[in-house]
Amino acid sequence: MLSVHSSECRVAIEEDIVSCTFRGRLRLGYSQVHAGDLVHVSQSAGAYVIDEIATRRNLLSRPPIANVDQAIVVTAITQPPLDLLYVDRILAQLEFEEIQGVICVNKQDIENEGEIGRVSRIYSSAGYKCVVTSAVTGYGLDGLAGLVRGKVTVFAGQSGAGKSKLISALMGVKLLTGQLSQGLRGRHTTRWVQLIRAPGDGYIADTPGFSRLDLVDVEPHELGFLYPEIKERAALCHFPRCLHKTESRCEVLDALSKGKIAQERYSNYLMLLEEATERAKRRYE
Ligand SMILES: Nc1nc2c(ncn2[C@@H]2O[C@H](COP(=O)(O)OP(=O)(O)OP(=O)(O)O)[C@@H](O)[C@H]2O)c(=O)[nH]1
Ligand SMILES: [Mg+2]
Ligand SMILES: [Zn+2]
Repeated sequence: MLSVHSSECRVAIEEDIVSCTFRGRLRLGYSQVHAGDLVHVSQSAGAYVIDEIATRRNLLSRPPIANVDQAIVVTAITQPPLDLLYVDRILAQLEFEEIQGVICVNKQDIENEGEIGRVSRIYSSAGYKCVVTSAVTGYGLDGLAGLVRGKVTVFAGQSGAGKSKLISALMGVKLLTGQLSQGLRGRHTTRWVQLIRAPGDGYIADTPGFSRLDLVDVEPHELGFLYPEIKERAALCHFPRCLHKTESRCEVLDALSKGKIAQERYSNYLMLLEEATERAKRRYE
C-alpha cells in the first residue's frame, strides 16, 4: 500500500502502481488500511479490489504508516535551530514502537563543522547510526542511499530541516519543499502520507515536521528503556525501578560521571522524566 485517500488507495504490484477500491459489502474500509500495509488485491470487472490486509509488524501512529523498518531523523544546526529535545522525543517514540532510528545532520554546506561533529558524537555514543548530508551539494547522499536500500524508511524531523529536499535528491524527483526564509517556518509543507519507491528496492515516506510532539505514554521508571545507552546499563543499577536521578549505586549516573553518556541526552532524559512523572501523577489523582 503506497497511499490512502478518502476514496482511493494506490498499491504497488511488482513494477506497477495501481489504483484500488474496496468491495462494497466487505467491512474493510479506508480507515483500516494505512500506507505501508501489505494487502491482497484481486481483479474484478477490470478494477482492482483490496480484500485482505496482512498482519502488521508495527504501526507508526503519527503519521500512520505500517511495517516501518527505520526512521531517519533529519536535523539542521541553525536553519531551523537545533532542538535536541525534539530529536530525543522522536527517538523515544521510535524505541517505543521498536523502529530503528538513524540521525541525519543535514545542510552540511551551510552549517558549522564543529557543531555537526558534536551532534554526531552525541548520537553515535548513544548507539545510533549518524550520517551527515547536504541535499544541495549531494554530500553524504551515497551513504544515505545505502541506508534506505531494500527498506521501508520514514523521514522525520523538524519543519525545514530538509526531509523533502533530501528525498528529492535521493530520488531525482521533486517533492513539495518549502522556503524557510519566506516565512513558512513552522508550517507543514508536506501534508499527506505516501510511500514512494526508492532506487534499490526500498520505500520512503516523507512526513511533515510536527510543531509539537507529545511524549509517548510510559511510566516514569520505563522511560530509561527508550534510551539505548540507559537501557544497556539499567539492569546493573542497584534499585530495580531506578530512575537514574539521585539513587545510589546507579550505573547510569556512574557512566554519566565518566563521560560515557552524553550530558545533553541525560538532561533531556530528565526533562522527559519530569513530564512522565507529572502525567503519572495526574493519572492516579
Ligand atoms: N543549504 C541547504 N539548504 C537546504 C538543504 N536541504 C534543504 N534545504 C532547504 O531548506 C528548506 C526546507 O527544506 P524542506 O525539504 O522543505 O524541509 P522539510 O523538512 O521537508 O520541511 P517540512 O515539510 O515543513 O516538514 C528549503 O528551502 C530547502 O531548499 C541543504 O542540505 N542545504
Ligand atoms: Mg517536507
Ligand atoms: Zn540507575
